[in-house]
Amino acid sequence: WGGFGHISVAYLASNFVSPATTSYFQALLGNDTGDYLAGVATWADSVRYTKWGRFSADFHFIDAKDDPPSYCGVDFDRDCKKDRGCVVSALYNYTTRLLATDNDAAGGELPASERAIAAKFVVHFVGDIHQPLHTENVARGGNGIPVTFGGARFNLHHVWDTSIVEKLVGAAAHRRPYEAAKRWADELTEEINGGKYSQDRIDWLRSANLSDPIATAIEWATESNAFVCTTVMPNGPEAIKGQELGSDYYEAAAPVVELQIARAGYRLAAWLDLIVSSIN
Ligand code: DCM
Ligand code: DCM
Ligand code: DCM
Ligand code: ZN
Ligand code: ZN
Repeated sequence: WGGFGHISVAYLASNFVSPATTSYFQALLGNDTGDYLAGVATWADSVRYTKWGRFSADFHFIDAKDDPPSYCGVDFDRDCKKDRGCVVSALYNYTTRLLATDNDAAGGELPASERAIAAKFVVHFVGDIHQPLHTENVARGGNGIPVTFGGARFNLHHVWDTSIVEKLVGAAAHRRPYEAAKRWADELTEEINGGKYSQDRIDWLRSANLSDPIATAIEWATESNAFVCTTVMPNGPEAIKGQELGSDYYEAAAPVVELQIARAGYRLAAWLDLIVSSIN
């Protein structure tokens, strides 16, 4: 996702975490305001092109060797780069590092500065794994597929990271991202609590298992990747190349974007709660 998507996921998660989780991460991140998660949500994107952060560049996605639209699916051994990692191995690594406190039975306490870095990566990567094109190998997650959207030229990846969300939320997403993201997150919170997502929210957490972060993340990635076959490129990559993504495309895509942001925020909250329960 672009910055707006990540900030929205973080605000949504802050609406659902327990009070103990709020206190824990406010202390770890040194921010006792309501923005403690939103304020770090885009940090991982800001370091990936720096010398320090280069090792993390491939942690934002997993390149599923699928064949949309006829076959979608994610396989850890097949798709996660052995030498460089992927979003699934990164979620495992940084979850494990967050758990490395003085109460950790496995020993090996990490300094708070390292656990703060791990927290920032987890907040970001739970968001990215829910972006369907972050679970797709074709054309580097759609970055190599030129399209137009509202008459302007983009690549398909950018449309799914940013353009669809900005159209859904309106110009404020661009002008005042933090305010607009908070407002959108509050709306999605109501949909999860008592609206259109209230029946599904229990199912959303079924796969969350802190004792197997790889399996958890693969389930999230597989569900996300399925939208590549149904919605992102329903007639395959060649059919979409150079095309205008018109209102029919948008009407199908926008509900998927909203659903995936909602799931990401709700699941991030649950994941952080599991981590804090396990530490305390
Ligand atoms: N690093 C990491 N995860 C990786 C590769 C590297 O966390 N998969 C970290 C460990 C090092 C730093 O990046 O402190 C620089 O790595 P390198 O030793 O490859 O220069
Ligand atoms: N790092 C990581 N995963 C590891 C080891 C290190 O992400 N398993 C990252 C976080 C650290 C950075 O690399 O801040 C530098 O690590 P080191 O101090 O071990 O070189
Ligand atoms: N990306 C992806 N899958 C890839 C390569 C990149 O999902 N195989 C994502 C990461 C960024 C965006 O695409 O969100 C642009 O990446 P880059 O700047 O590396 O081209
Ligand atoms: Zn992206
Ligand atoms: Zn990212």
